Amino acid sequence: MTDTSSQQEKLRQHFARRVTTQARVVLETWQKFLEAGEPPPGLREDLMVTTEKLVKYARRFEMTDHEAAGDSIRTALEIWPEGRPINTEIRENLQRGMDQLSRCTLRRSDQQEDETPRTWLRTPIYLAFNDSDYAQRIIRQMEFFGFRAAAFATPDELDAECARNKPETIVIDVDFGGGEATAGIATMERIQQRHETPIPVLYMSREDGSIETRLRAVRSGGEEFFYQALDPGQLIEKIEHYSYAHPPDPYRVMVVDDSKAQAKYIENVLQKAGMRSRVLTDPMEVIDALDEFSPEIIILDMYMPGCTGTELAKVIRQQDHLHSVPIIYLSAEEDVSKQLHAMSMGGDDFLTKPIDAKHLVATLHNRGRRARSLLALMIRDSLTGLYNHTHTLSLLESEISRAHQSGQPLTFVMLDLDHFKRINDTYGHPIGDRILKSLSLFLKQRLRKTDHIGRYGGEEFAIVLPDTREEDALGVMNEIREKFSQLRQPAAGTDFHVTFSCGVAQWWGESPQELCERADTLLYGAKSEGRNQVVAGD
Ligand code: GH3
Ligand code: MG
Repeated sequence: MTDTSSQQEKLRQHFARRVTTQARVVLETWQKFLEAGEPPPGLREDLMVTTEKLVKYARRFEMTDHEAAGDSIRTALEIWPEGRPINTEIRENLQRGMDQLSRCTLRRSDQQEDETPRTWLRTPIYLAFNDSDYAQRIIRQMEFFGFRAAAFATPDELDAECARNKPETIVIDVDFGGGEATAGIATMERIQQRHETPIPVLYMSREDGSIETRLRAVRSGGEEFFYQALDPGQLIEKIEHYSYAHPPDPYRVMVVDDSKAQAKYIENVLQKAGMRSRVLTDPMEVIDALDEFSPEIIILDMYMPGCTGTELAKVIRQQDHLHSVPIIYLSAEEDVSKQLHAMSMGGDDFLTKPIDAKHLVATLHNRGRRARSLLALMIRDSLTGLYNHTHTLSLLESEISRAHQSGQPLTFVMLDLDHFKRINDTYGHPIGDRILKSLSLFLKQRLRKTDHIGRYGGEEFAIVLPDTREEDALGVMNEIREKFSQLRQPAAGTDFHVTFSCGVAQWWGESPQELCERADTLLYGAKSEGRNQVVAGD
């Protein structure tokens, strides 16, 4: 490098640092709000000032990713009226901008050799193990799965980092930090005091703890207590379980009440509880709204002009796919026999007016949770948690009709593990099952939230990629294939590797069945070409 070019490079790095520092200021302001749960006074203005600065620097120093992310945040802020509280929509828009921004800062500093979709969108997972080699091994495995993890050597370091950035999950040795046998629990007790909603903790113990120890662990946020050595795969599966559940998507609640004041009141309650709502004051609009909003819970007023709540419930229940959506009636009706009658007409609960906000929110949470777990039983495969065959096909059908309307591309992928029979034969069926789970986790982590992943059959998976062209899908699937093939699968004291093959087909206007067949043919092309590859159409 000549003198001047090295000078220029230094100067560029200096400026780049200014942009990344400013990006961090924006992200920290947002992070503080998320941790506090309540917007601090002047949040909108703070974000506006810091983001303006970010965009200005990024533009000047030609860092286009940062500029684009800053622009998205600024746009989200502009539609947030001054002096008004933040609402779910604004919050979601801002979160998207923040995700975009954190993606560009982290990618740069972590020097990932290539893009890892969704990897850095998430808050980190902290590991606190006495054995730092083991921690590093877990981190490397976790990175394959798209998790971002950091290890800490002392309780103080862990504590300090938790104060700066609340993690999604902590995995900690019960005796972390040495000294007392329960030093790790004591550390967690201290850390949890700072947070209103506790951080989920997975405890690792070398011995089966006493009931006192286990109780203390539970009280300090302990979700799991492992006293046998876990292999990285099992541990990651547990981490995924707790991390995926936090935070869950907000419940979608539809409210039908002809009284504008009452409807507004409920809408406010739902919004404060972080739920998404659709309020209708005209029951005649219900059918269209059901299709468009697809609620998970429905609240119906009992007496409305034009029809009653029970009649409306019957109409809703006549649609197969709405059969299990909980319906809650609202009424000033105190007559128990009338309430019972209403319940027999397809309702699940009855709330009397005036409604207590806390009671309403608690009812919705209970109903929503139950509805989601019932739905999961119907549409998901129990081993992997992915969509089952039937539901995957019905998602493919609806995405095809969406693509037809929007003119956006749609790609379908069939995937099959290579020589899986041999793996079962060599290592046993339980190891085979674990590989199926590990692949599904891998796919979930690396694909977008809008993609649909299904277990199509035994060791065959199907993936629906909306708004995706064939060549892009080919790129993504190839990257996943390569990363998955590098993953070490531990079994009986050794490690081995597993590969898969894929057929990738873009929808060209044919029927869902024809599209599946085409993808399947391509998949078998990949098999006969030697496996461990992704084959696209023409
Ligand atoms: P190819 O590369 O051609 O796909 O070879 P393969 O061995 O993967 O294909 P084959 O169709 O011959 O065998 C599939 C194996 O998958 C046979 C079956 O025992 C196994 N399998 C199917 N479902 C499950 C499951 O749920 N758990 C486990 N462990 N194995 C399964
Ligand atoms: Mg196979």
